[in-house]
Amino acid sequence: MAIRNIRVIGDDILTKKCKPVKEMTPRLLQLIDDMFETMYQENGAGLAAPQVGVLKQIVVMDVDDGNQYLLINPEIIEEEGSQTGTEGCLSVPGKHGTVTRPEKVKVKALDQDMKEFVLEGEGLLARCICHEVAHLRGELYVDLVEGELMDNSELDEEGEEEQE
Ligand code: GNR
Ligand code: NI
Repeated sequence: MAIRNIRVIGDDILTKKCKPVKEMTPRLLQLIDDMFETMYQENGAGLAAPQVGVLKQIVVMDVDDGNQYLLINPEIIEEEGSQTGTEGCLSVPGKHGTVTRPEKVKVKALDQDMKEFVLEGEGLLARCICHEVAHLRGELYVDLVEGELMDNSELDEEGEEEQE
């Protein structure tokens, strides 16, 4: 297990398209392990392989619903409704912004045994799926932000006021 270095906006790798995984290997299992460890270390809800410098279609997620999700070669096959809310990205440190996403999505993907499954997500899970699948296409949420990309120091100040 190892923590991997997270690439940040400005790094060319974040704008590139990821290649599908053809077969599972010990090396990829190690990468997946490291991605989970890195995501937890950074308190992220998700992490896509390009964020740790690997141009492969691999995503891990944990939105605190009691599950750990691994998506290999994910494809969104259905979208429903819409939600507008706050989004952040480990590759855009210290920032957040408002993004509209589908309220529900259905995603087809492979698990670690390269077996196909379908996952339905709503709310934060749907938002996270969309955010991570976008990473695999070389797209960042900053290009979808409605209004201004904001600094997290503003969020902290709001939090402090509420803590009284
Ligand atoms: O930690 C993260 N939080 C988050 C919040 C709203 C929508 C998506 C996310 S994913 C993000 C971690 C990250 O950068 N994943 O690529
Ligand atoms: Ni991100």
